[in-house]
Amino acid sequence: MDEALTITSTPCAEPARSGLGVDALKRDIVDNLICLQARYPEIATPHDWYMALAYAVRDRMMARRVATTYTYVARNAKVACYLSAEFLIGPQLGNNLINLGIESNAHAALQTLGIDLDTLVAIEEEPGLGNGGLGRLAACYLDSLSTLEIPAIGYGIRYEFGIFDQEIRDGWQVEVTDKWLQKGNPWEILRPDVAFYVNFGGRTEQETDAQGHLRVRWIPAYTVKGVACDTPLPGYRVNTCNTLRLWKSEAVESFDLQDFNAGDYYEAVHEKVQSETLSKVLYPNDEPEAGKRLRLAQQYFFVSCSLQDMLRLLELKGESVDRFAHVFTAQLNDTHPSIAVAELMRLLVDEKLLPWDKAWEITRHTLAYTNHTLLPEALETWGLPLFQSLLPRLLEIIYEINRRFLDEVRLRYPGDDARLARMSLIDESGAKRVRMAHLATVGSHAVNGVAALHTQLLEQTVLRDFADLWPERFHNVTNGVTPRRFMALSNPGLAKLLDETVGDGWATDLGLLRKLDAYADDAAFQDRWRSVKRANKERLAANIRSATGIVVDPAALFDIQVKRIHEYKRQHLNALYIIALYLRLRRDPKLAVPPRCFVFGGKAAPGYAMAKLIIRLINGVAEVVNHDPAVNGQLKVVFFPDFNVKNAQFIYPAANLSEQISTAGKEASGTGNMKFMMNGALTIGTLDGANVEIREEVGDENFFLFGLTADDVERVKREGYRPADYVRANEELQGVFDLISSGHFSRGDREMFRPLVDNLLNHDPFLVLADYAAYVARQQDVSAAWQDSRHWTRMSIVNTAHSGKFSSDRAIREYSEQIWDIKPVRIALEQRV
Ligand code: 26Q
Repeated sequence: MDEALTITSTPCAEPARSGLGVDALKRDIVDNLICLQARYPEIATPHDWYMALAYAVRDRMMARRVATTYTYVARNAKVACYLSAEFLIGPQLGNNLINLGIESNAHAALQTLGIDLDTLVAIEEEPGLGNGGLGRLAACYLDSLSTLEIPAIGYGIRYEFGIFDQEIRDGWQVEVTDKWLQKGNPWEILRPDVAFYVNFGGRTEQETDAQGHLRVRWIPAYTVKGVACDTPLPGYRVNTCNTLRLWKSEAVESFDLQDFNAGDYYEAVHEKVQSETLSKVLYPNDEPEAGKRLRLAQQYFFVSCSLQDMLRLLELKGESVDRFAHVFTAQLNDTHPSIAVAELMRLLVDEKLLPWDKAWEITRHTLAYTNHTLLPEALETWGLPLFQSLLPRLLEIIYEINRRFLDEVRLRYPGDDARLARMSLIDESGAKRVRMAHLATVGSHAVNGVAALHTQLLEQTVLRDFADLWPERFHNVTNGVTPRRFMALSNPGLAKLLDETVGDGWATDLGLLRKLDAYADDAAFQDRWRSVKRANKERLAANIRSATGIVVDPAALFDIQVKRIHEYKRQHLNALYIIALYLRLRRDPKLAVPPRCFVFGGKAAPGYAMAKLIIRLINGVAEVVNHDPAVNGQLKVVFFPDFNVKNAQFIYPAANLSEQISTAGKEASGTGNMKFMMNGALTIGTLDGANVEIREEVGDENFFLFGLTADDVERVKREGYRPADYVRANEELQGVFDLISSGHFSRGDREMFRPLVDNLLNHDPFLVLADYAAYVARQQDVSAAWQDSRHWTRMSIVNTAHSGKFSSDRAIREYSEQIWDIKPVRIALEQRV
């Protein structure tokens, strides 16, 4: 006890809460331990130390955050608002230490206290506020926005339960509720003063105001309050600290309950519970039953709060409403926030009393829409009855937008009724539905796809009529990922080697990696490169062992496919190949197969039976292959449970081979492909999404390409695809199916995989079998290439060297110039506080 108090009072010249030196950090960590955790060092748990450190780090961001907000207001800076239903930001401690540049000081401070920094970093729960790529993209973009000193706010939902945790039991996925907030979240700052009301249900009435204008009044059935929860996001080695503002739903105060529910106490309590339900849980994607009322309510809730907040900030800046689009630009991350088109109109017309045309000009000028999918089943639409009952006023506004829009189409294409029906915001082909992608496109000044091929297909298919009408509105912005989290933080060994080889500027100027080309054949450099990879593989091997009990050899080729489980991503294509290899080894145990370790990871939507069956197949194959003496340890198969941002950080750096094998034309971009490439993995992949551009950057000789092109896929389908023919023509593939059907991978159960086998043989909507032979052939090339270690290492170096394009900094610069018309604002710390 005495000793602890001595530590606290160690004299230190640096100011409390902001000093970045070792002594200041040490003093403040111990202070926090006592003042915030009510613990002294001798009895503190690792979690106590984690909280004490996290608060010390958070304190060091606050002066930056305050200076950032102050500067934006004082300078009247334009702000980019990124509206997204998902932000997969990952654990914050390690990233914040890196961005603030205090990682080694924090390490040293803790060391003097006998505490290991890595242990504390590993304690942080994953904030799983997203499903996959789209949510992680939003997080990478926020990191780049802060790092590039661009004024920005991320707006979304503070889900109490994020994406479920995945456990594997008997080879099956089991969903376990996520409890990320259970032990408290040191990064979020609740802002009860920043709260807005959001209406639902009820009806509308027309009335004439004092000036004789016709006005609409929405009389809601109930109202929910949204309260801001802020997470500060510091840029890398700059003073900018932008905010992620997530809305938490609460019941409105009890006076409202008395007003509206006099006498019905239980009904009032029920409403309170319902209100709090709004931000409770994140919906998984790929759910067949996604037409959920609560999901639409969530979207409207966060969009309305965010737009109201922007109007409040506008006032704070002393600007008038007609300046809205000059002060804000808002990016819609897919259609999930696309109700913003109608809500901004409602706020401007009904609340701010602007004329329709003026409001429409502002709305269109402010909003821009990013599309992330072409899959018809993934394009959002809402049934009219649901929409009408939940958001009656917004539906009226959508009808009016549609009426005016269709007039424009009629003028441009007289007599083309088919086109009118195709383009309408309302799909009237069956039960009527609102088409959210059409609403987003009509209400935006810019629409973009997320990779060159995807944008091209977008313009030719899903939004073809719109691209014809407004070609100038369409852009491509190929996705990017942040090298701070996915290289500097995840791969410290590589980071150190890069610092020494190309200089320490690469993390913000990824093009500098091109300097590595000069070392690609340098034997000494190659040795260092391989030893970094080897250490990363040992780290992953240790994690695999503790998560699954499976022992893998770090010398093996690490062949990794991590991403959400979906038929179009074709994890089963990979599994079929593994089974074929296994069959070869069983037939000829003396066969020399270069040792390979196949690693899979990813979650399946809880209601997506086929995806869950694919997980079961992978685990069934693992169970057999990993134990069969005929395999002799040459093949290992691992399903790494609960793939998320946190464990991604030791998976990408350990890869030798990156599996990007989606059916061409189906993966909008992919971003995992970029994370693997940066970390020196070679790609085996189709011409899909950003793979196309990865191959362009790295050259065909450094990429294992296979399979049909997007055009081939459409042609094969048009001409009548018969998957069973491919099996009949391929004896080995026939053997693979026979083995699966025999129950070999399902503990004798011949029925278990029948739906999967039937689907592949009779339907195969994603052309797994059409691409099978080409995939297997290319995998043989991979095995051959792996045998030549010098050549493989050369290709690995060249992949990292040519990954510069895929920095999210490049993507954000493109959005800033082409779409947002926004400029950086330098933040000076001295200016304030
Ligand atoms: C929609 C309605 C109801 C419930 C859930 C959803 C929902 C939620 C999330 C639908 C889709 C998503 C996520 C989609 C996604 O992650 N798409 C991926 O976006 C990446 C970033 O652009 C791309 O790289 C991937 O290719 C794309 O699949």
